[in-house]
Amino acid sequence: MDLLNQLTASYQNAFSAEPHGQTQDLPLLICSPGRVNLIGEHTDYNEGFVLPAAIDKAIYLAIGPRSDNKLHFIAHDLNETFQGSLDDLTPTQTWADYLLGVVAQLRLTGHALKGFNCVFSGTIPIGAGLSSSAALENGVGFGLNELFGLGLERLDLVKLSQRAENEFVGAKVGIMDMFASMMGKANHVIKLDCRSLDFTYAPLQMEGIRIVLCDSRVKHSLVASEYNTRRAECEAGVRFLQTFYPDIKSLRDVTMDMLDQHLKSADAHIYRRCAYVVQENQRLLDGVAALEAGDLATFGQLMYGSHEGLSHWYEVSCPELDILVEIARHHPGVLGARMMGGGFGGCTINLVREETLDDFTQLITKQYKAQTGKDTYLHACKIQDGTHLIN
Ligand code: GAF
Repeated sequence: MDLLNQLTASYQNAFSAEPHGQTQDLPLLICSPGRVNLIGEHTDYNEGFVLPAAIDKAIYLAIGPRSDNKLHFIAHDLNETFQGSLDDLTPTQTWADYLLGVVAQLRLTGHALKGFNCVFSGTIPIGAGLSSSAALENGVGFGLNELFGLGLERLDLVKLSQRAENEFVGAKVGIMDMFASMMGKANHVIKLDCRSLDFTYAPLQMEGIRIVLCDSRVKHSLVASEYNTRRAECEAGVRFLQTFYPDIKSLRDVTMDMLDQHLKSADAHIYRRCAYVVQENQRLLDGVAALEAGDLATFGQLMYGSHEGLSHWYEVSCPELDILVEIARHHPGVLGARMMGGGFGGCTINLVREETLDDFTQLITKQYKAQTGKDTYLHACKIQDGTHLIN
């Protein structure tokens, strides 16, 4: 049985006998994808640019209404259930918070909801940094918007997911992940200005090149605390520079000259953090120009530059990610590689010539095991549309 049939069967098994299940109608089926980011890391919360895309690994949800106020969720892959009520929306510190957070935000913005049932399953590897949580939040928001005719636009749903994550789940993430998952377009990357939220779709002209994710299969516990520390360090840099340039609002307004002149000698540590962000924004702009010119060799070099900055200046990489990038760098079929997402584990993103994919897979699997004692999983992914209805 394929995943969608399993999901529908699981929904019907769980809810058809319930007096309030209302399962005479089939539930809505929703696909909500994970994301990759080609370049532009840790720039979203600094009002900079990012270059993400939605991928063919997704969370699938079956959602249907109830006539009471109850909430009944099933995480099919985990074989776990949550039962609650619209009248008690408090965090549980479990996966249910991704759904409850969206419900809570909808209620806060004045949307009248009824209870609902939801079963979800997925093909996004857990803990790999491919934004399964943003995909789940988007999927629930999108489903409830359809189910109850709330009239929200996609961008409203993106902002809703971010608030759910920031305020209910308690992770102070930027907007990139939910934006990419919701707004993705097949075979295109999104150039997103995280200050204005203006965006353009750039066609991915990568004939014969595959986007390959190498999963380090580690997630160091530093990830949340260090993420918040990096945010605070960037904000400290901005506050310091505002004493010289009162008009600047974020690192988006800062140049390397400003940093070199004022911050470098005053605080070398904060300087390195800020310099990484300023340079990464420039790398993204150069990268977009290279993509437009079909110059993937230059784009690949910018990816290595991004990794260097993330590893040595922003210090959000880890030995396993550095090893994956180093192995890739020495393979003749790889144009570029770098760690992707928040860091401290998860995946690297690699641009690999299709005809060398088998060889690359063998090399990286063998060498990663030899150097770390761990297995890596490779995912060659396709760029697909953002969150959408299936039925
Ligand atoms: C995580 C966050 F969720 C994003 O908002 C972004 O900051 C990313 O790390 C780093 O670019 O995925």
